[in-house]
Amino acid sequence: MNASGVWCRTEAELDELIKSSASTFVTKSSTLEFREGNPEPRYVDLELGSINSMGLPNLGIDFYLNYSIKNNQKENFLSVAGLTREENLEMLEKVQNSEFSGLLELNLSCPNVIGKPQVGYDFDATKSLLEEVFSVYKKPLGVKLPPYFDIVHFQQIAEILNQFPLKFVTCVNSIGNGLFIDTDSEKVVIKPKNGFGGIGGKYIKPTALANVRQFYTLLNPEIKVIGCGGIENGKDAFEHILCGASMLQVGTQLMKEGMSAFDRIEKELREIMKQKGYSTIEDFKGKLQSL
Ligand code: RRO
Repeated sequence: MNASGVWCRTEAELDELIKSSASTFVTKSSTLEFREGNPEPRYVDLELGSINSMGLPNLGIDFYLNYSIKNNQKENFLSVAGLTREENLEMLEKVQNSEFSGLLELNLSCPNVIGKPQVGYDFDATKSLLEEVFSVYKKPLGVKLPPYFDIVHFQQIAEILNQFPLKFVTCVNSIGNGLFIDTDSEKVVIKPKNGFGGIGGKYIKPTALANVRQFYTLLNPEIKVIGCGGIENGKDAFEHILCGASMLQVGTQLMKEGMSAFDRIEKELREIMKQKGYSTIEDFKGKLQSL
């Protein structure tokens, strides 16, 4: 499927995802009300990936919720990213009381809203938010995590996540607050936040794989891992699955290539599987070997 944020903000974009060969899709992270987002330029393709500081532009929860209910040919993921605990709970109550029958991806990791730190880096806040979330929300729910970089942090956050009936975690959101510079002009390339933004694409694949692997190893097996980060071709997809991913999301490459990325990546993955003699995903999922 797409990664949340990529080609999933407007009705026309979502219609394209529905028609594509992706098995499902996820909507742009939503807030209670429409948001314009940060000033442009706010997304730039880079040689090895992308940088963005979109600032959560979206049409508001009602739009994405109604779209998901109306277009249920594909049971989709609805992404929610309230800027406060109250906003998240209000949106979840709305979804709980609706006919929505897909999965909710609660975004704990938007790096680009000025003055709002990524919830997933505050372990106490994550735990208390999840306690409240599961007291109001009874449908299938998972969380979109920021990338972690320290073994102790993986253990600490996994211990918290294991206390909740999560259906999945999505690893990872962009690596927050990177800085890309145009050497010729001696300028940054995006306008918001003096050029600081979330990094995606090739730059982040090793970090994404590390996160998929750690959470696959540390989480209860009922909590599935969705891999996201640097998937450009069949080999990248294979590596994510080898680390333990059960589903895959494509972000930067989908922006660069459009819908044909899904078919191409799947075809390349099937080719690798054939060469290796694997007939199903289960033949190699999670089976990464150590030396
Ligand atoms: O809209 C954004 O700036 C954004 C979000 Br909500 C997110 O979760 N990840 C990202 O890279 N950008």
